[in-house]
Amino acid sequence: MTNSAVEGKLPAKKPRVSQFRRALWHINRTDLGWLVKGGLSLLNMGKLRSRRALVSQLPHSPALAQASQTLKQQGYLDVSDLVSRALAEQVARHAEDKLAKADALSGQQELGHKSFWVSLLDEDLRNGAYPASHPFVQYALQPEIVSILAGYMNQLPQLSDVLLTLSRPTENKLTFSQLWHHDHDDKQVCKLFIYLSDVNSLDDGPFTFMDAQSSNRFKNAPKSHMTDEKVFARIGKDAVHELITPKFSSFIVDTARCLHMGSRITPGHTRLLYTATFFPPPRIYPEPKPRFYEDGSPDPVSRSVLAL
Ligand SMILES: O=C(O)CCC(=O)C(=O)O
Repeated sequence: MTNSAVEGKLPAKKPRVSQFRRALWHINRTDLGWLVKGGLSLLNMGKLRSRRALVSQLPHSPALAQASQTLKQQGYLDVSDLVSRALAEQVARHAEDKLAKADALSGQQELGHKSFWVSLLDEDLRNGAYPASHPFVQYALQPEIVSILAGYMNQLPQLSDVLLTLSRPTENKLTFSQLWHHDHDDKQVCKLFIYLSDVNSLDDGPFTFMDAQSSNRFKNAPKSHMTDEKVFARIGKDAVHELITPKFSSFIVDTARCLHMGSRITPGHTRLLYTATFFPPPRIYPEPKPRFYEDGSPDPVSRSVLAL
C-alpha cells in the first residue's frame, strides 16, 4: 500500500489530502526525500540520540546482526524461525475471532476504498488507537524483531500501525496494491508480515516482490502503480519472489525499496494477513494522532517504539 491519503481516486471514504502532503509525497518518491529526512533528523538530533541509546537494551547477537545485514542487502528477510510461535498463535486466535464477523466488519472499515481487501481490526480502536497490550502490538514489539530493525535503520524504529487484512476475489480489474508499486510513506517502510492462512498457490494471492537491487530500476518511475506489462517490459520474470508459503510464515520487507504487489485472489480463495509497519523516526510526514495508548506498564524501549 502506498500512503493511503494520496493513493488514488477513492469514491466513498476518500480522505482529503492537503497540498502540503501531496507535495511531500512527490518529494518523497525521489532521492530528494533523503534531504528532507536529513534536515528533519538534524532538527531532532537530541531526541534521536536518546532514542538510539535505548538500542543497547535490545538483544544483540551475531545472528541478529547478520539478519539486519541481509535486510540491508536484499531489502527483505524471512523471520519465520526468529519470531515467537506463542505470540503468532495469539495473533491467529484474535484474527480468527475477527474473521468470524468479517462481513459485518467490512461495512465499518476505516479504509473503505479497496474492494478486494477488508481491514478487520478497526473495532479494537479506542479514539483511533490500539492498547499497547493488544496481541498485534505485542507481536510487533518482539525484542529480536525490534533489534533487527534497529540494526537496519541505525535507529530505534517507530511502529506506525498494525493491520489485519482479509483479501478476497473481486470482479474488478486490478487496482491499488494489486499493481506493482513502492510505498512512499517514508524513505524506509519496513513491514513485518505473518500469513494467517496458508498461501499454497497463486490462487491465494501471495505477497509478491522484487529484491531491492532489481527494484532500483523502477525508482522515480512516472507512475506510482504499474501493470505487469509495464514491469516485465523492463525486467525478466526471474526477478520476482512469490511468497507461496504456509500459515505462520513471517517476513520483513522494506516496501519503500522493494517493488511489490499482492492480493490477486482467484474466486473460491481468500488470504488473511497480519502487517505491522515501522518507520525510522523522525517521520517525513507530520506525526499523526497517536496510534497506540498505554495500558499496563510497557518498558522504556516499547514506549519509544510505540511513541507513547
Ligand atoms: O496485499 C498484498 O499482498 C500487497 C500488500 C501491499 O502492497 C503492502 O502491504 O504494501
